[in-house]
Amino acid sequence: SGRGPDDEPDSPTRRLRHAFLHHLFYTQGKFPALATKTDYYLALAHTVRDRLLQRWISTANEYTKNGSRTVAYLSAEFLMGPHLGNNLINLGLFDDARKSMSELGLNLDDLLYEEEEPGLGNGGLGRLAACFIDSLATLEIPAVGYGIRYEFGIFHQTLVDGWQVEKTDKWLRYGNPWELARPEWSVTVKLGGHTERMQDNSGQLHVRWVPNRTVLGVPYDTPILGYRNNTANTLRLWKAEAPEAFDFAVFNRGDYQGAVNQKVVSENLSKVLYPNDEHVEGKELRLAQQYFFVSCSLQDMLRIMKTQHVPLHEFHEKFAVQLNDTHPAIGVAELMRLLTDEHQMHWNQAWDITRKTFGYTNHTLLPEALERWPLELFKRVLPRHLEIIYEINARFLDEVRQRYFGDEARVTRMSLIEETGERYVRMAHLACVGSHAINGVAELHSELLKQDVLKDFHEMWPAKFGNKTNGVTPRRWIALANPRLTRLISGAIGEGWIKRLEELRQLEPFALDPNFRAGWREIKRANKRDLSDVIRKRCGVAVDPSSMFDVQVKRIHEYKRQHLSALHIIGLYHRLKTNPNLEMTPRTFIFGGKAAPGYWMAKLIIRLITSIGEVVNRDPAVRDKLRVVFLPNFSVTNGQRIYPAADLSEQISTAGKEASGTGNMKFAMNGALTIGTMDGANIEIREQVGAENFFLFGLTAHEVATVRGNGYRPQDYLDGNAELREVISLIRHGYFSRGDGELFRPLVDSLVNHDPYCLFADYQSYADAHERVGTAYRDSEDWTRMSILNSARSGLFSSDRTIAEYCRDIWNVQPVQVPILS
Ligand code: 26W
Repeated sequence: SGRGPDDEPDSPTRRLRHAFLHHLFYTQGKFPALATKTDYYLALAHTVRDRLLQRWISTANEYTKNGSRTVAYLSAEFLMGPHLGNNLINLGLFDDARKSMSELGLNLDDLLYEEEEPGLGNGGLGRLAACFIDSLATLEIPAVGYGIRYEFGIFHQTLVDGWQVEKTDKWLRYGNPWELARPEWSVTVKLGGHTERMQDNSGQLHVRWVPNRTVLGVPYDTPILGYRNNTANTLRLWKAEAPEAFDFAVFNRGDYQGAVNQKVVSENLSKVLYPNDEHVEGKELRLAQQYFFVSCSLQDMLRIMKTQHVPLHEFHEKFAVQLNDTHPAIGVAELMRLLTDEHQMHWNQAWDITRKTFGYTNHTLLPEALERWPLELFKRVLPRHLEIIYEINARFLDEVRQRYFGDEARVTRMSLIEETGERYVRMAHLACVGSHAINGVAELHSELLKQDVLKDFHEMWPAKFGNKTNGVTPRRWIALANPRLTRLISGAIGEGWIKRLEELRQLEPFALDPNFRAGWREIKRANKRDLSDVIRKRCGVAVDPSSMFDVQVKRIHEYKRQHLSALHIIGLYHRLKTNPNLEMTPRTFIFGGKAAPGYWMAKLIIRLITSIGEVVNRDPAVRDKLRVVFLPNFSVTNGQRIYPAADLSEQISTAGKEASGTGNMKFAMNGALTIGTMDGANIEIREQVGAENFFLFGLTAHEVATVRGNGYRPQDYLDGNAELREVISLIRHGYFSRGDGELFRPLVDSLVNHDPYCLFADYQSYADAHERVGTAYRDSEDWTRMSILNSARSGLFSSDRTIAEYCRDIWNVQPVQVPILS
């Protein structure tokens, strides 16, 4: 064979190949004839891991040596997605890995596909945390992501007879090559019990928390690489275990069953991710989970301070701690407890440090998603923290009374304790009072926070409030997910955009270049062919890659209005049936997303979509114009195949309900046009890409409030809209349920009688916008031009920009360069 450069003894390809075979033998204990795909995946994963360990150690060394100021990002969820491909991209080894695998007769894509993604999050909030730690590493910011190592992540969704059925997510089944356990840094966490008070010799009062149980938190670390730099930060996830001391005590009493049971109870704390999104369930275990990981993380920070000889009163100088929603808000009370009870600091000093330490990000305006814990439950799990919260509250309300003399209504509204009816601890209020910075995740959302949910807090502390519009990482969502587009873009403007996404602007002139447009279109077509293959395999439906791919993927929720799209599809179907010669742009509607297992209406919406698909896809009169598919188990992995193949991005939430959205950004970057409402970050996307390149419809947030305030009557809209009446009547009469008029009754009744998310009010406007979409799509040159402009103008939505703003405005932290490896 000819000796090219890749055959040189120390070419990267060759070294990868050797390391890979080494791991296949010594780590997996296999030779090729017996190896499974999983063995091959694991051998490659270990090969890559070896290459990042050097960076990981250098980074830790550099941070320790400098005693660097560090961001601690506290989040109950990190929806990371598969690591292997991403690490290859960041290390600059992707092409070498592909080559070395193919030399062994293996296909890199097949191996990448073997990785079970760590689905340790529900949706937007968890995926945002993952994009943020990616950007922190790329921007070389010292940072740790702290969370929970759930044994079972978000459930696996299957469809049975068109219904969602949940399966447990056994992501650790074959082991996890990306993590290292650090048992030497385990910490103990107390739970339950009661408190006692006593005075020491000097008359000083001490509080002792006597728990009724303790659990051990064991940290598991995953390296998070920056893009083409030497930084490898850490994602530190806590696993709950039974403390050994406890085992001994029970064994000595001869209670074997009791000891085993205690082990089971302890490990329950990190057993499973709660699959609820935007809806709180007041479960004791959930509060214990939150406290568990927050206490572990704060204790870990204190340990780090100690090893670096940082005095306790400099806590806020060493760490900037960000609360990803209120799930970790108990941290405010826990840091107070650690500083005062366990380190004898005076209250005022501890409180000053605590407030300077925390920042709080709110991710939702939905009232049912705001966390409040029944007082009795809270006291059972965290008796000492309840006392601390009472003390914080007493001092805080004194301040409110002083500022707003005589305004007791305001005091009641702002209290950390809700006392009208059943009593609750309000976690958002605790987060606000205990933080120096509060932010929303898109401009509109941050405004609504100030005017509505947190109005009183904004009036009291306007300077604490700010906006940090969300972003997503272009490494995973373009470079990894869309290699074809990446090559085309880099060929035109170089590779700088992967780190500085604003450089995509340089693509604007190419929107007018017919050659570039043809290349752009061909890539979209190829991505659509790939997705069509997936759809054929998973759904058994053949879709046409030349039809418009109209995509809505996100959690299923009434406020996100997947059913608005469903109603409109039925409207189109009805038009085609009554007028078979109707000119219509052929469309493939693709849905994906999980419903919370206990959210009955969301599950019924899935059933409605699959039912429409069953009827439409097999009706010869329309099947050339309309296809409807529901892709099961929407996940990061599946998202990576879906966003690059979309022509149209559906972002159709009721205005004022979607805090930001981040899928909207992934679509736009990959060249999809958006049909959307004036909600969340849609507004900023439209502003960036230009109103003429965005399909806007629907009421504004202000109009929604007005319409509802004036006594919204959905029936009026039904009376005024013949097509909508036909749509509702088809569903009612069982057209999509084999004559069963009962199946969708709850959904239809809810719409006709209440329609809490104003689908009927927006129906006509949505249908009109779709008409404009259909017309625009038929002019494929112009559509391509708009598609290119959407990508070219999406630079603002890189999470690098978002993180740079957090660093500057909230965390006050600087980059630390890790020197070239020795
Ligand atoms: C306790 C139940 C629960 C669980 C998760 C309540 C609320 C949540 C999250 C805050 C829900 C969530 O993921 N919100 C989404 O956050 C994204 C990132 O900021 C935004 O882009 C989405 O608009 C918002 O819905």
